[in-house]
Amino acid sequence: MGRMLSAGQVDAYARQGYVSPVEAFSPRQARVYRDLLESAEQAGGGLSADRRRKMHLYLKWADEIVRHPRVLDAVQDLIGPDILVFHLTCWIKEPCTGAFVSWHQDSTYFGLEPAQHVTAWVALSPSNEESGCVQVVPGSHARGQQRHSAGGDAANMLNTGQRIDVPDDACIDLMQLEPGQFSLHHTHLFHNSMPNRSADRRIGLGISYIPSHCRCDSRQRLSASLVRGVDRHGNFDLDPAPVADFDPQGLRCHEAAMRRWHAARAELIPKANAAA
Ligand SMILES: O=C(O)CCC(=O)C(=O)O
Repeated sequence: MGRMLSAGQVDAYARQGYVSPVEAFSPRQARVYRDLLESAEQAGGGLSADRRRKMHLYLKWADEIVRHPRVLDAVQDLIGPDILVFHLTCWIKEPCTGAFVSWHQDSTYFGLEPAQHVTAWVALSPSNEESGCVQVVPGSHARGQQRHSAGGDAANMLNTGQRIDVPDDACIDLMQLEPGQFSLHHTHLFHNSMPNRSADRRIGLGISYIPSHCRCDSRQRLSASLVRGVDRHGNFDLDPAPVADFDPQGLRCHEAAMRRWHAARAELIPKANAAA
């Protein structure tokens, strides 16, 4: 028995590459976070693609979610006690739109070693078959890094359009979540999501957690947030937590972190393609 996950769930993660659903907070608290997100969208005239990433660096409530004890306890059960947030993406699919996410592995352009990165996907609205929840191929993480092709469809929410082929008859599981629940998936797990056919927005935060001993294979040094334990490795510069939503230091820190992020990706994408 771990801090949050049962022995069966830890074993399922090792065998299947994911665990879902896990309870983080109540649907009522999820509504509070959603309202804060939607206020931030209004205050910012809509959030740009960059502002939807690493938003825990300039939004206090998002920082609270990445440090949520129940989420961290579950992540600790999988990767140990010294935990960094490497990245965060707020995945929003508007109602009745064609946006989708192609089959991919998160590891593809992250350049992280060893492959212990785990994504916690925290639902702020219902995420189900109709709204286009994340779908996975159970056990596919065991196949290791796969070759991805890139480009193609403008409706693909992955900005490089990276994709792997998954046969139509592959065994697929749906990680359906109620607001306040989260799923966990391994960096090598094949996953995708379909368009939102529901009348509500589908909103989730994909939080990339790594143990502090992970390294990123880019010359561009990156930053990360220490959210539990200690960092004895110094592989990343540590970002401060914001003191308030949109506080000037938080915004500066977010801009700097995103500049480094784009520079690292410009290096890592050709590297990953050459290695594939
Ligand atoms: O939210 C989605 O539909 C896709 C999420 C995803 O690919 C991820 O969190 O790694």
